[in-house]
Amino acid sequence: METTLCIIKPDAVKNGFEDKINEKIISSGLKIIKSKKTFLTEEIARDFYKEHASKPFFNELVEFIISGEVVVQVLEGDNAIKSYRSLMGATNPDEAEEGTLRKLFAESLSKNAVHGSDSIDNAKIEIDYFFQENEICSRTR
Ligand code: IDP
Ligand code: MG
Repeated sequence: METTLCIIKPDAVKNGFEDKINEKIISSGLKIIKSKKTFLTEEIARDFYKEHASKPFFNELVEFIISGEVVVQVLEGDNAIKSYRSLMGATNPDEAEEGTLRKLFAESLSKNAVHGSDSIDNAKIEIDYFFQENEICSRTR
């Protein structure tokens, strides 16, 4: 059994898609084992997305992810990482397949509704950000 980190991003929370996204996650066979609504601080966001620090869209990405509430969740299932990434669809919603979360709920490439971990190592690191005793981000609504 594998776990992965899911974030419902500020655009999707503002647009009221939280429940619809979670229905799709559950009907895909994944289990939502932890969930909380929180805000990312700028410091957390810059660290969370540090692999993109040199990209031209980095500041936009950080500004966006801290612009509103997010729902942070741990999903569990067989091949949860790959399975949830395929449910999310392509990063750019214009390229996402029909029925995927980004096709259904994303506004644009930068406001693309959901985040999902991309490897076992990153899933562990990302889950620790939000759901451990020494978690870095513990602010809740
Ligand atoms: P992923 O979320 O599908 O794993 P990554 O390449 O890890 O995609 O990029 C992280 C996030 O950065 C994306 O989800 C998206 O919100 C944003 N992003 C990626 N590429 C661009 C871009 O070219 N312009 C603006 N934002 C981007
Ligand atoms: Mg990524």
